[in-house]
This record gives sequence, C-alpha cells and structure tokens, in this order.
Amino acid sequence: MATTPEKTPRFSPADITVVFCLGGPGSGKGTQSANLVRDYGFTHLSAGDLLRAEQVREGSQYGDLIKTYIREGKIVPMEITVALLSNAMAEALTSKAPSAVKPRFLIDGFPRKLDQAVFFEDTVCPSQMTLFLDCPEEVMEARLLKRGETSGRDDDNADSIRKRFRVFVETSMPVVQAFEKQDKVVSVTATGSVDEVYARIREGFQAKGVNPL
Ligand code: UP5
Ligand code: MG
Repeated sequence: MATTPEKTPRFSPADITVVFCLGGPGSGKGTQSANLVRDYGFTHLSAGDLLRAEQVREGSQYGDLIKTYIREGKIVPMEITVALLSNAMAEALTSKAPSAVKPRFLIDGFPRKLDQAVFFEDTVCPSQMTLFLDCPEEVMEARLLKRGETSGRDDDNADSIRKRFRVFVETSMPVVQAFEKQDKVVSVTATGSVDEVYARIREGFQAKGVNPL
C-alpha cells in the first residue's frame, strides 16, 4: 500500500519551546525581546538580524538579494530565512550547558507569511505561542524615523517604512489571525512606555502559563 511520507520537524516541542514575536515595523519586537531574554531565559533569534548578518557575510551568495529585499520592505524567500533560523537554533542548543529547564526560543519578526508559518512548523518545530505587539502606524512611524537618525539601517527611511507597513498589513497580519484562530496568541497594546508594554506582556504570558525563570 502506498503511503505518504511524514514530514518530521528537526526539533520536537517535547524538547524545546518556540514562541514567535510578531508586530509591525517599529512595534518594539527587539526591545521587548531583550526583556524576555533577561527574565524568561529565552534565546532570542531575530529573523531580520540574521538576514542582515547574512547580507554582509563574506562569501554569502545571498548578500545582494537580501539587501534589495530589505530596502524594498519585501519578504526574503523563506528557504533562506528558515535555514538561518534552524541553524541558529541548532547552534544555540549545542553551545548551551545542559539544564533542567526546557530551552526556550523567541523568534522575532518571523513568520511573515502564512506559508512560512506552515513550512517552519512542518520542518523545524511547531510553536507554542505567538506574542503580537499591536501598535498604530503613526506611533511606529515616529519611532522608526527617530531610530533612523542613528541606526544606519537601509530601511529606516520614509519610503521603505511605507512599503514595510503595507507588506505587514497585507501579508503578515494573516499569520497573526491564523494563530489567533488556534487560540495561540498573546495580543498586547504596544503603545506607552517600554515598561508599560512589558507589564502587559508579562500578564499575557502568565495567563498562558508561561512564567519567568
Ligand atoms: N521603542 C520601542 N519600544 C518603544 C516604546 N514603548 N516607547 C518608545 N520607543 C520605543 O523598536 C523600534 C524603535 O522604537 C527603537 O528605536 C526603540 O528604542 C523604540 P524595535 O524594538 O527595534 O522594534 P521592532 O519591532 O523590532 O522594529 P524593526 O524595525 O526591527 O521591525 P521590522 O519588522 O521592520 O524589522 P525586521 O528586522 O524584523 O525585518 C526587516 C526586514 O527584513 C523586513 O522588512 C524584510 O524585508 C526582511 N525580513 C524577511 O524578509 N523575512 C523575515 O522573516 C524577517 C525579516
Ligand atoms: Mg527588530
């Protein structure tokens, strides 16, 4: 009898916990991830940071492609991003000292498209939960333009920011909505001070049974 081969993810949720952190450009994903690393012991993997590092890595065949995609606010082909994330997870697991606590990964800015969510969960690891930072565009725009004065990021300019917003609304929000249907989202209003936002995140995590270490 013919059988369909089962896809086995590289990591099992029995061994690691994966939490996605999603939100528009400038909603505070990186900022709040630093808080979560400190208090919850997450290993933080920013898909954007991994892509920017790959862009400048000597010998990378993807440097030019990544540069163009990021400046245009377009989503880099997922095979590149998923390979970077999966390898960074494997590396973190081998370099970590053994611990009684299950390793926790906070994946920031990914998945940005529904097919990426499916592909990651099928081949890398199913997620436990998604943190969604909900922020109005005018607040995000002001933050990004201010950061752009010093960040040196190719996409922190008014034109790229506009394109990033459009891609987020049209392509990335459906990912949040799909996880919401599975009741796997902690949605937090991301306006106000960094501490105010973080207090809301802690509350939302507690409600889902995810506690500080
Ligand atoms: N700030 C933060 N919180 C604040 C608060 N409460 N009050 C006042 N200021 C606050 O924050 C942005 C700025 O706001 C900072 O200056 C911060 O101090 C301040 P930050 O924490 O950096 O926000 P973040 O949501 O991380 O913003 P970022 O610009 O990183 O979001 P993007 O989603 O746009 O960027 P990312 O690096 O994830 O992706 C960039 C590009 O890479 C994408 O557009 C895409 O082209 C590509 N990409 C892919 O193709 N695939 C991927 O999977 C991921 C990325
Ligand atoms: Mg970021």
